[in-house]
Amino acid sequence: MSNRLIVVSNRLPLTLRKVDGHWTTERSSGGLASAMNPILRRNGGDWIGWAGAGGEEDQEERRSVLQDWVQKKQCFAVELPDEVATGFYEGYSNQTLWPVFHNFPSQLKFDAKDWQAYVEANRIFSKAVVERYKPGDLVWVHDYHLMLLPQMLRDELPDVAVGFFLHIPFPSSEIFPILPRREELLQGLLGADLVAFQTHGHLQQFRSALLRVLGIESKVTEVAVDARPVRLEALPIGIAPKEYADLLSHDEATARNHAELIARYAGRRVLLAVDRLDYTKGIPERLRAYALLLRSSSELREKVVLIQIAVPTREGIDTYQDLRTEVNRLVGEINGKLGTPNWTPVVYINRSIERAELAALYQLADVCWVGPLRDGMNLVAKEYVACKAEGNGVLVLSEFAGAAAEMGEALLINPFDEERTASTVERALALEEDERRQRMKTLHARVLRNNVFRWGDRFLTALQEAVSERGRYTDTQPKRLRPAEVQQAYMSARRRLLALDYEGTLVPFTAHPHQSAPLPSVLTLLTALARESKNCLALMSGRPAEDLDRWFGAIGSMWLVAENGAELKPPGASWEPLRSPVPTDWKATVMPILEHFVDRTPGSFVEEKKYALVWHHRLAEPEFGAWLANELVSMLEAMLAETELRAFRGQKIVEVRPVWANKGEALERILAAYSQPDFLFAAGDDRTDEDLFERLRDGAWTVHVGPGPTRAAFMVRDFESLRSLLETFTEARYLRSA
Ligand code: GDG
Repeated sequence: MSNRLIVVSNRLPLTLRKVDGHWTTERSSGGLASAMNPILRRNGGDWIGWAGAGGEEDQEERRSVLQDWVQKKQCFAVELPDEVATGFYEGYSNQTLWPVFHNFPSQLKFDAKDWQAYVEANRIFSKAVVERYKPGDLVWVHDYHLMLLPQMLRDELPDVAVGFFLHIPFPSSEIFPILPRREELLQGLLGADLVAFQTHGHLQQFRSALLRVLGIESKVTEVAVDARPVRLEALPIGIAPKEYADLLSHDEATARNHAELIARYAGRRVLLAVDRLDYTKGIPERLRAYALLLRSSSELREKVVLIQIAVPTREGIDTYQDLRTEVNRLVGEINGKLGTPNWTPVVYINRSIERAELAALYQLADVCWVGPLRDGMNLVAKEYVACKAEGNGVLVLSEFAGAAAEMGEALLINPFDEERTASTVERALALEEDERRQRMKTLHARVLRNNVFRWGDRFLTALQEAVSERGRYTDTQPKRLRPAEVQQAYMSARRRLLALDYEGTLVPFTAHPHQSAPLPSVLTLLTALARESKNCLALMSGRPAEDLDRWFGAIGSMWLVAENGAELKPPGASWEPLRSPVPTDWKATVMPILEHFVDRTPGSFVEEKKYALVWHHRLAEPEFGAWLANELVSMLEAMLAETELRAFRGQKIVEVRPVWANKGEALERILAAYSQPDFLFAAGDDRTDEDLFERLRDGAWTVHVGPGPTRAAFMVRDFESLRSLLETFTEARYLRSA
């Protein structure tokens, strides 16, 4: 089997452009192309992406250029109908996702038609991948344009190895939920085997979104989706340093450019800024800070120049047009008001320049000023450092660029604070040579080490590991329950025992546990199951005896188990504790601790049961609740260590009860009364049900409601699926014996 790489991204590293009436090929600009080009050149593989808008004319010429890309560059162009392309690219991707992911909710625009186009474009990409895919291929999907693609591929090719890398930040859980269609996006990503981010911060925010939006808990490195692990990683992207080193040492054009620049800027200190003309990059903020600097430090006038490269991007979108106007105005104002006949304070270049020129500028600049308001990583910062082997430069870096997490030796700025930014840039210009070299040399070594190849290797290794671990995981994960198999076993059995949890298993969770009264349909179902002479039915719940009596008292022929096993009621008999005497004097000591947690956690409350105390946090802020639940358990564990009490975590609860009061023990008691069933079925969704699953020997139908991890052998999607299955047990044909 091959391990061929298929890279999928919105744009290919090549762009089609019409020049003088003919389609021509240009290199794409931007961080993704800069990063993936060297990796594919080294490792080989196919690249699938959009070629850019088509238009109606010269289709034949266009097709022949694209054919050339396939043959010479292994680049496969996806064609998107114009309307789909606009809604997908300018619409949902860049006016909905981009602003939200960069913390600019006020820039969000949403149109349901754009979303449809986004879905459609992802589908077209999916088709293109499926067409090229061979078993064993590794599919690497890039960035926010293609967040639905992993799950679409999973649906088409269940065994596909697919990894996703997000180049831009993942927003905080305050911001992410405002995104229209947020659930679908998260579900789309969870189709991957690996989801990777630029920083740990972004990864943590993704985990928060999973919890808040989908209610899915995850570990730092993994999240379980049904019986499949999705690996999570923080993998900061790097650059190919040698490309710059080679330009600086061997390339004639670079040397020529450098010599010209030295002559042109002799006697001046050069500040350099290189960005796409995007509102996230902080260009107006930089210009204003620069004006402040020139006004406050008059000795710098005529001694310093800011070269701002601003590459046009997304010009079809109004916000970008407005930005362009604003930047033009600011540049004009600074040059007009502060410039002299001998000096232009800002050299503004509003187009893409050649790499040889860029490398020469990096080599020349005394300071590189990287000031995004929010950025996934920022490769410019790393490229500049790569060109400073001698240590003769200073990096001024926004703390809101992902790069700041690993470039602590830079002078960090908050670009929103323009005054302090100005003084930091002043400091950068005045930095002592020793300090400057020391900072830059440390940065340089790190940029060389954490290069783009290392990043690519780490991504692909993590992807391969994630795929190979599917097997291990499947062993400890429940299989999806096949109704036909269990129905068959049910039908041929003579003595059946069914143990069912209640909340989360037969009915959904409610805001308050006392509100979980069963609907008539649930009562009808339980009555029918209990009435069947070959069945022994037990309802096992965390609820106290009064609740169960009130709700289910009328079904006489059913075992009731209350308080997770502390009390039982055999059919037709009365309640009895599982063991006696049951101590309850501990409540006075534990209650004040739980009340203290209620005070700390708005929305949480304590429930006092006969044999247990429960702290509920289902209405509390999800992460805070989960975090305090852990804290509470570890505190109680230490306190209760010498007693027969334990603190248990359940579905949004922490419960303190005697260790023996559990569903597994309760089941033993039922089995003593109803011996040797030949069909054993137990279903639950909660950690308290794990005791039940553990007690049941092989051959039992232990069913977890919802995805694992669990000790149950099987799973069903949700309580509704379980109910439909149980309903089939009550159909006449299954009641007949075999
Ligand atoms: C996204 C994320 C993340 C710029 N001007 C010219 C030119 N460039 C090249 C630079 C650099 C690239 O474009 C820009 O990369 P950045 O990382 O700074 O920013 P984005 O384009 O927004 O990239 C970003 C990146 O993906 C990678 O994951 O770091 O956070 O937003 O390589 O050198 N290249 C040439 N002429 C120019 O005028 N030749």
